[in-house]
Amino acid sequence: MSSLNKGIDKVEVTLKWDPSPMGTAPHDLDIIAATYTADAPYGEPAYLVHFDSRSPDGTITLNRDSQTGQGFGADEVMTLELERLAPEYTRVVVGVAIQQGEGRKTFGDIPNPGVRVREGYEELSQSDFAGAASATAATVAEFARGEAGEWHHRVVLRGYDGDPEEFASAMGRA
Ligand SMILES: [Ca+2]
Repeated sequence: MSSLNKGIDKVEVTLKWDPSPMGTAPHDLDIIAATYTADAPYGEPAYLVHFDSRSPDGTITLNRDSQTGQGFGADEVMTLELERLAPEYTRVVVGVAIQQGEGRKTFGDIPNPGVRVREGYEELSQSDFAGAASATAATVAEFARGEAGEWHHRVVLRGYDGDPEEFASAMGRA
């Protein structure tokens, strides 16, 4: 393969936020990845990866999970080994959802949220969710195969209103 054609190999998505004030219900944000096949690239996900669901072939891994945002550095980390995905998977969308408890919680309610997408040391994108402040979930990155099967990255920030489950089934639609 020519080096000019080389697509994205492996990316890391990191998510951070600050904990809720003492005595209030914790904020729980989740990184969610959804994979799609060539027959339905904008349909229902082929499978999802998040705190409660693993990728069947181990190519997408949630390395760190947090339910509170407490601690230093990244609170949640997901690794996507795109080059290892089977050829039938042609699109991967990554999103962040806020667990909804009593009432509706949006990114505007979460202190200092931030997401970053990196390939090695190269930053592909980052966001503080300012463009999705009134949303309860948002897609943050999209990866799709090119003509030669190589992976390309597209920066997105698309807000969604609904609980994490609804978001997960709808995140591929646009
Ligand atoms: Ca979480």
